[in-house]
Amino acid sequence: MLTVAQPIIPDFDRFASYLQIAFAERRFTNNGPLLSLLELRLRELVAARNLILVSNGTIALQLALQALGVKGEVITTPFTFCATTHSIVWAGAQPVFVDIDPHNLTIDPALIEAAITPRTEAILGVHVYGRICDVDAIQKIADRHGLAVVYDAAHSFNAAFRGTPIGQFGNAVTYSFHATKMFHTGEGGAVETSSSELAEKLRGLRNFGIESEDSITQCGTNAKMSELSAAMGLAVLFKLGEEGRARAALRKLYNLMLSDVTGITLFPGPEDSSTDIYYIIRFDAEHVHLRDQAQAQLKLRGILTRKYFYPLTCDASFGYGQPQDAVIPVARQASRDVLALPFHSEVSTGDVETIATVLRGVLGSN
Ligand code: T4K
Repeated sequence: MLTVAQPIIPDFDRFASYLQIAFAERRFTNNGPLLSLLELRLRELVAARNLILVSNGTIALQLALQALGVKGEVITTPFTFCATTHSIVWAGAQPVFVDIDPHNLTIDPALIEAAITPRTEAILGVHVYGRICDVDAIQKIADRHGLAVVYDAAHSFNAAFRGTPIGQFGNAVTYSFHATKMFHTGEGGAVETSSSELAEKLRGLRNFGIESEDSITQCGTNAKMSELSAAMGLAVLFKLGEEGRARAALRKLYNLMLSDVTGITLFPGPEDSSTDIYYIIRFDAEHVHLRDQAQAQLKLRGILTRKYFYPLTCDASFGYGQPQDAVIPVARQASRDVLALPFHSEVSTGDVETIATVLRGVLGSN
């Protein structure tokens, strides 16, 4: 089976050499030396002032909102992985959905102001598939209304926007280091912030809110990354460059081989990222009904794809106070037309040829 994602497999001896440190130190968690080393390496990599490693990208979002004291309404979009919306609720706040920009599929800043109420406390944008939100427009709105800004950059670790590392936009930026992400720690995540004060709060929150042996100052949780995950991250770092080059070549190959398949549009990749994780195609409006057929046909040939992101998070069956379709037409359309194709260094030219052939067959093109 050709999977949609595949983790970087680090050199085993290198991974083991990091594990040996954990064994020698008899230290497997609670902010040990491997975690400190990985935090340092990642801070250097993305030029972060503060980067706090946590156990996954979902808890990173929850902690960011909690550290900012966000309890009211959070303006966000439903075109994302469900973890984004769930985190708002777990932090004790309420999601308010607005639509996305049709070209970038990120939150449409032109719609944010109309959604602001006296209860609004934050804007939560998602840098979907490594496409960066309109950070300047969002910041202007936030400044005008005194709102916090959090970016879910689960798909965008190590990305820059017009030359500036994305961690420098907003009050806090969160990352996922799940195995399906290019830089990964098996399970893991991080929060980046330029504010030292916020960073201190976050460090406390990830460790139950314990400040010292004698004092507990926040209602924190257990969000610590283990030394075993940190060892994985340290070993994976050595392979990032190689995987990045393979994916850049694969993106070019897909673009070339799918360029003449009629009935689909190729969604652009990140403008500037060294952790590119998704190759997305969109079925044109009159061919949307063929998406599931294409997915099934590819599966018959052992090629697994994903409808990232369908359903919309606001369609969760327990109900988020679903917005009217009229409020989110672009997100609704995107959730019906996107398909993520296998995107990692194990995808061969033959695989891309097969994918192109299947898509042509289903779409009845050329
Ligand atoms: N915000 C956004 C915008 C996100 O996309 C995510 C997560 C988060 C927040 C939350 O971050 P985390 O709390 O997860 O750190 C996956 C991932 O579990 C999830 O991390 C990711 N986004 C989401 C978009 O996709 P699934 O259910 O599609 O994953 P799964 O297990 O089906 O894996 C996909 C493919 O990857 C499979 O075909 C097999 C392959 N795979 C997977 C794993 C785990 C491997 O080859 N090896 C592996 O170890 O959710």
